[in-house]
Amino acid sequence: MKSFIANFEIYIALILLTGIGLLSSCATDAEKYTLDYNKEVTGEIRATLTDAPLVPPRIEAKHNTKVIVELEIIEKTMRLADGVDYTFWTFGGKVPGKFIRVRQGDLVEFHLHNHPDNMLPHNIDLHAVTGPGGGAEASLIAPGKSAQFSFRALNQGLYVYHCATAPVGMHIANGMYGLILVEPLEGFPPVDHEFYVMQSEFYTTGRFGEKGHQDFDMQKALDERPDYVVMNGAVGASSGENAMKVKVGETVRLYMGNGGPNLVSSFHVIGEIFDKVYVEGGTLTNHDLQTTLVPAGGSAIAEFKCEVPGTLHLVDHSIFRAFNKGALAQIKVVGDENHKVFTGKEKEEVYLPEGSSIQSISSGKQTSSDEVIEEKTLEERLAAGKILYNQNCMACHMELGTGIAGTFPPLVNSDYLQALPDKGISVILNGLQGEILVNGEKFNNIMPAVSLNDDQVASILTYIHNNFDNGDGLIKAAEVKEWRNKK
Ligand code: HEC
Ligand SMILES: [Cu+2]
Repeated sequence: MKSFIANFEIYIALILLTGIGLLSSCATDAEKYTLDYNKEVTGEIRATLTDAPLVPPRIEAKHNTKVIVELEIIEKTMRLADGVDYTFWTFGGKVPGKFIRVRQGDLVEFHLHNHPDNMLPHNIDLHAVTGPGGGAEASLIAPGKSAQFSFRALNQGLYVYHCATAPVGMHIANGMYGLILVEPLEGFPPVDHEFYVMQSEFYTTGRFGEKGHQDFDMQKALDERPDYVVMNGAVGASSGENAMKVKVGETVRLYMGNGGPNLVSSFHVIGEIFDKVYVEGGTLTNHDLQTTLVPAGGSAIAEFKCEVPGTLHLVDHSIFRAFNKGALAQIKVVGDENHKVFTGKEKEEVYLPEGSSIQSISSGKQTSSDEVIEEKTLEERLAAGKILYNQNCMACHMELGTGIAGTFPPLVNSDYLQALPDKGISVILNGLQGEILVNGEKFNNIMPAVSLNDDQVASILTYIHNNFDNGDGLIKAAEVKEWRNKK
């Protein structure tokens, strides 16, 4: 009996010891990663808020402070793509919503305003909040009302915020998300440029590029089949003319968020390597990465130095989203070449293994242009042209001829095409390269020659002219033949 009691005592002691061990390790973690909320804050400031791709300056005070945030919800119709409108629900008038920057330990006094012209109640769920719904319940308001709540920014990190009013998916799908950065009190190491980039999807009644006002399509959202996947709220919002700009030798920090509502982003920058990534926007850092996953409702902070000039493409490497649905932003790096890092094309020469011909896009069956062709009617040309267009041109110029901002010029109402004396015949026969101006936008890219016979070229051009608003008319195979022989 005695020995049993002794063993029992040891047993209890062991349990206690393990328990204490567990408790103490828990306390260390909590101390390390969260903040003592009893610590005082001194003074107060109004937060500077910015629209993408801009990031507010860091708060310079050495101590924690009260940060007052005023955010206004505005429902408004804006551009989603060229010729395409959408009624967005916004935090601050743009999609994504305003960027908010505070520090770990700051007390955030949040004021949410629902504009009186809005149709619906809204609220905000900030992932940076420790508290029910991230502030959702505390901030739910009807149009024409304001709500106020405060929270202590306990954990550092880059956090998504979004509306959480039912149906939540629909509020997010209509544009209600943004980022809040909770920086360590001492701040992140300085870099030359900080940018705000946020990916998200739009589920529209019409297909990608279909003109006019588009409505939200619930079925597509349920099926996770968006026609638009975009960076910073619209096709081309931060590319082409709107690209971010830096100089060779400068360092860049990207605050990348994913509003979803459904898709996970395989975030990649074509032409750079991430020197450092704060994985999922937290404190864990990884180095030397090509692609980092950004979950829906999550983020990443990515840093790199720009050693050589050129245009960097920020994409979701689920790549059809980037080149066919809009998930593309650009950073233009200007400055001197650095041939020690990258030479550019050193030379180009003809490569002709036996039996091959000059590089061109082959359509498979090609007939000789000497062949006598029976001319077709307008209807026949349009029907044949549509199929041929989809096979040979759609990959770059898009199904509806919209092109891709900054990369492939539009064929819809193209002043460049309309000004060509040959109606575009030689562009198809010979290809095109060098700088051109289409409807005021510059392109400098390469279109390879497309190998098609006279009859096929005539059908495609008839289709492009009639269907894409370049003036009507029937283009004949004989005309194509004439231009081909001129060359
Ligand atoms: C591999 C991508 C690609 C394919 C395929 C392609 N193009 Fe192009 N196209 C381009 C690029 C790039 C340019 C601009 C070239 C430049 O910058 O000089 C261009 C320019 C044009 C232009 C003149 C600019 C404008 O917008 O009016 C026309 C017309 C045109 N393409 C028609 C066609 C037709 C018709 C087809 C199919 C037979 C086709 N393209 C296939 C990439 C492509
Ligand atoms: Cu809402």
